[in-house]
Amino acid sequence: MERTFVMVKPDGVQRGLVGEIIARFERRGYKLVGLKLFTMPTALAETHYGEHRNKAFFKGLVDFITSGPVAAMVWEGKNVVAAAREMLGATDPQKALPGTIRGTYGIDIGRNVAHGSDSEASAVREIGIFFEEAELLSYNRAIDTWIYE
Ligand code: IDP
Ligand code: MG
Repeated sequence: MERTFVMVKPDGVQRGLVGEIIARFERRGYKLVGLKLFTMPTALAETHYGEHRNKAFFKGLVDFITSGPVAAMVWEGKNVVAAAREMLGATDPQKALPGTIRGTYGIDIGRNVAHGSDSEASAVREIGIFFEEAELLSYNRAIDTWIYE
């Protein structure tokens, strides 16, 4: 089973959307295997968004993402990396389809509510920088036979 990293950003936490976003993944059938609420240190933010280091929006992005608590989570399930990106919608909420998380709750690109890993390799990298191995749980759910055939 695949795992991906999803994070409700400071805007989503401030707006009371943590429960709503968790609920969407739960209802879809994905399994929550890691969860924590914390304020990102600057160094972690710079590592997480390292690919954007040379972009004009980098400093604003780091300032924003460290400005308040985030809800970091790891979801597990079949093809969950691509599915989570689809559930989030396009990076720019104005281009995100209605019904997606960003298309439902966001307007500006710098306030797009939540993050999701963009590939299996990114998921492994991001899970590794946000979670210790011991913080990721392995457990069985009786309901799984009603989700997977
Ligand atoms: P993603 O979050 O959909 O993977 P990325 O291109 O990796 O999108 O960008 C990371 C984050 O940086 C975005 O979620 C968004 O919050 C912010 N961002 C991306 N492009 C811009 C921009 O042009 N202006 C301001 N913020 C941006
Ligand atoms: Mg990205």
